[in-house]
Amino acid sequence: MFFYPHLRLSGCIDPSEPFQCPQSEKCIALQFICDGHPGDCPGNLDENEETCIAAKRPAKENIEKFLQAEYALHGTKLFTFLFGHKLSRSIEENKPFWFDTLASAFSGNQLTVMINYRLVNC
Ligand SMILES: [Ca+2]
Repeated sequence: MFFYPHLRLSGCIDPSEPFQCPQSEKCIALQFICDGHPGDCPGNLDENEETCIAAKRPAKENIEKFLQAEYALHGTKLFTFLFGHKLSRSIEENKPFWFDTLASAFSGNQLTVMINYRLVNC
């Protein structure tokens, strides 16, 4: 018999407090994450560096939507610009896989590159 005390089944139910504090069941509003005022989460984890990074990184689904929208707008040109000819051909051949993979892997910096590309070329 195994017991996993770190697994939680509960989430945050109130949409105005959607963020579950790390290592806690407490839910807080997004505006209290990394706002410079500790104490919203137990152990001040609302101001923890890891929490702040996670809060600033866009959700994977949003990045995926962004990629699809960019692709609809620019086509393969966008991927060639970002990743070169070889990889952009692979992306072209299996878009669902690559959109998912890229959305998982994307950092804020790469996303900024894409946004800049859009601003310059549209
Ligand atoms: Ca706070």
